[in-house]
Amino acid sequence: MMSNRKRETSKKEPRILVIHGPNLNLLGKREPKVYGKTSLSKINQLIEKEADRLGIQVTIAQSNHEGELVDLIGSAKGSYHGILINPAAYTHTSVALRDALAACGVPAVEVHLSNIYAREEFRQHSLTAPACVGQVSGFGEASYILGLQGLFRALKKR
Ligand code: CA2
Repeated sequence: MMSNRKRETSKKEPRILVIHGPNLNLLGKREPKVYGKTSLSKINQLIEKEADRLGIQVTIAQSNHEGELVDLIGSAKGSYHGILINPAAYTHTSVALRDALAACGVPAVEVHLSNIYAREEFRQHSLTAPACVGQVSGFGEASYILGLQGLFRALKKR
């Protein structure tokens, strides 16, 4: 089951699907030194505020389950113009998420709170980033805002 219900801002275009991967629901409760003190709910508020500023409609979802994330990405085709995704730990392990991102054909931007390239070796490789138009890593919650702005620019150029 998805741990968060989907949150949606008012109807406008472009429509962006924001996907948070496993354990991001724990933000603000544990590991503040690595991931900061900001909760996922607060990050979602910041994303919605920036989306309003840019005139973007966002739908936000979180799941701890790989198959559900695959289904969410698959559901984006025909319904959303872009995907903003933090695949969390699946970044480093999931061929299924990479294939889903490549197959759906919806432009995606990958974001990370921490700088994955300055962390343990196993986090320094992203399987999912090559299926995205770009990646933002290391700016805390601002990674989502910068990623949304980058995605918005990429969509305008299409
Ligand atoms: O830096 C990021 O955004 C990550 O995607 C976060 C993932 C990690 O596996 C990636 O390597 C980098 C972890 C998300 C889980 O966040 C937690 C938050 C609080 C307590 C425990 C985990």
